[in-house]
Amino acid sequence: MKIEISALEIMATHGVLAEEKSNPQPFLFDITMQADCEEAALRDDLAKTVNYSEVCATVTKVATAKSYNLIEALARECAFSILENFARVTSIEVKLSKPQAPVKAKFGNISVSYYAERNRVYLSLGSSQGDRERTIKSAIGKLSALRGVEVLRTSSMIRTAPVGGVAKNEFVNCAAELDCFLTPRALLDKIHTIEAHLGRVRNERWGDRTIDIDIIFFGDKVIAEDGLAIPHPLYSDRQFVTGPLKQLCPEKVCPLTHRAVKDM
Ligand code: PH2
Ligand code: MG
Ligand code: MG
Repeated sequence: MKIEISALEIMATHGVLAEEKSNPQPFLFDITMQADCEEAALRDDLAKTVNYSEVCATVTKVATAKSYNLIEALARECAFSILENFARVTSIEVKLSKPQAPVKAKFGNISVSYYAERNRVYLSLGSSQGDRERTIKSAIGKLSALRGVEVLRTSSMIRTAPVGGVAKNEFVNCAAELDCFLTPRALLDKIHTIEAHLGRVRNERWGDRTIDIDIIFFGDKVIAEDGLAIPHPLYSDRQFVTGPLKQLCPEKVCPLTHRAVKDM
């Protein structure tokens, strides 16, 4: 169901200019949410939907807690706070207007719109160098600490023979299920940073590594971009990926092959 709040007006002090930081001006929020509230409608029960007055309170708190330079930053923070606080919200657009922005020109309105959505993401993690279990646990800890990522579940860790003919050591592999409202590209960038912090050096392709974190599924998205291929192009033939995934999401259907994980 779609829930919309329009023209929520909050007096606040966002802007780059000193005068904007001391004199409050109006900010208008148009918030459009998709939310899972079929049961609320069926049972006529507030507890099973997104309470719009609580959403207004969240936005008011974010907009008055500190002063941002940019309406872009404030719109993003509102979207993230709503996704963090309201689990039923699956996607959100925050349109933020600043109708009295100090601009030496006659204009109708100035606004930015920020969109974000919640996705179920599955990762495969592998390590074949150093303290492998510890490195994988540490990677999962760093993933959990990311804004916009919640690690919902992890599979058991399994030991697997190196596949591909380059790596020589035994691997430890596992899978993780995330609730994520970063974009796929933003998540990939964060993963690369975590891999680098955990001592990953990118030399030989397929070679032994302290940590490898691959995005297998990102909701039902199909992406083929430079450096970002989702679903992961090779996963379905690799037991070290499908084994752990079967523990987490046996019924998940691959958006490319339309096969269920349990049948791979
Ligand atoms: N990763 C590879 C290459 N080979 N073999 C196993 N057993 N586990 C892996 O995670 C793995 C691999 C490249 O990512
Ligand atoms: Mg890999
Ligand atoms: Mg990788």
